[in-house]
Amino acid sequence: MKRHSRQFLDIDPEFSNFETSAVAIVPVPYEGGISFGKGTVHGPAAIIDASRYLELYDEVIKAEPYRMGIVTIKPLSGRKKAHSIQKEIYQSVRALIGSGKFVVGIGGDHSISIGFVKALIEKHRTISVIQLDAHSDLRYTYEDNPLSHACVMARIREMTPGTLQMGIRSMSVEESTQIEQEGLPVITMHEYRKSNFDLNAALNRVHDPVYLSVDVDVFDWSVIRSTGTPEPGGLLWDEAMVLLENIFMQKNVIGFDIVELAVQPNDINSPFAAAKLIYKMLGFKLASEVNSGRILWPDKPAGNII
Ligand SMILES: [Mn+2]
Repeated sequence: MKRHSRQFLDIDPEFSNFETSAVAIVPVPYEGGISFGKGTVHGPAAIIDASRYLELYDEVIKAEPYRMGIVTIKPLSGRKKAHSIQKEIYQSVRALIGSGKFVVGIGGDHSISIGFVKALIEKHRTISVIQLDAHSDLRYTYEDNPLSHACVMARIREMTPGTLQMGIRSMSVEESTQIEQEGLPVITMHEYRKSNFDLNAALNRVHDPVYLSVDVDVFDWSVIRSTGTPEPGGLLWDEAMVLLENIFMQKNVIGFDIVELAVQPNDINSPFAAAKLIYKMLGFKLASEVNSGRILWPDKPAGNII
């Protein structure tokens, strides 16, 4: 598979070689599934640009996660019709997981998650999907488009019943009725902020392995404001770090995506936050692998690294 001419973090070829990298980043500059603000087509390029300014050392886990090898592959085509982009995503992800890569998707609009989940289910037979998002995305179809970003969880739930949705603060009455009648694990932001909210109990509602899909509109605008369908009242940065650390430490995460960053002029903060988010999540993944003894880490300090 071809490497991108611009690599995430601008890492030296030694650590972004296709054969030896543990992680493959898949840029998908596609926005055929959007409904409101445009700009997600430029998300991957903006995130990769911003990533060059990140520190490679993670002061929390006390390691340099890039050393596990992170290759960024050539962006998938952004101009194709919905069904062809889904096929292209599915085929690329299938090839990458076939060669043992941990896959990270960069959107693009939220519909790109469908192809990732399809390929991972084919390999693992059964997986769960944790979605961090302001929207429940459970509509069967939206504006006559079943592959709209507003339907991504409906499409995913046709592939797996194991879903957990968190950060939700926008839904239709039909979606609310469905959640209640089917008893779906949907944690609204209102419930999340209650003092008696039990995160462990919520995470116990889904089984391993887990695919994690992060719509950046789950964040508060002080963290990320450039997104197609913004909603006030999202996660703060430190809050998200605690949540993600818990997810990665308690679950076997087998891949993730970051979607819906809509590039806007005069906002350099949002792409930088999205790039840092990806690198922090890779750090948590590395830490969970080291802690569970699945991999050895040459620079690992004594004891667990988180
Ligand atoms: Mn959303």
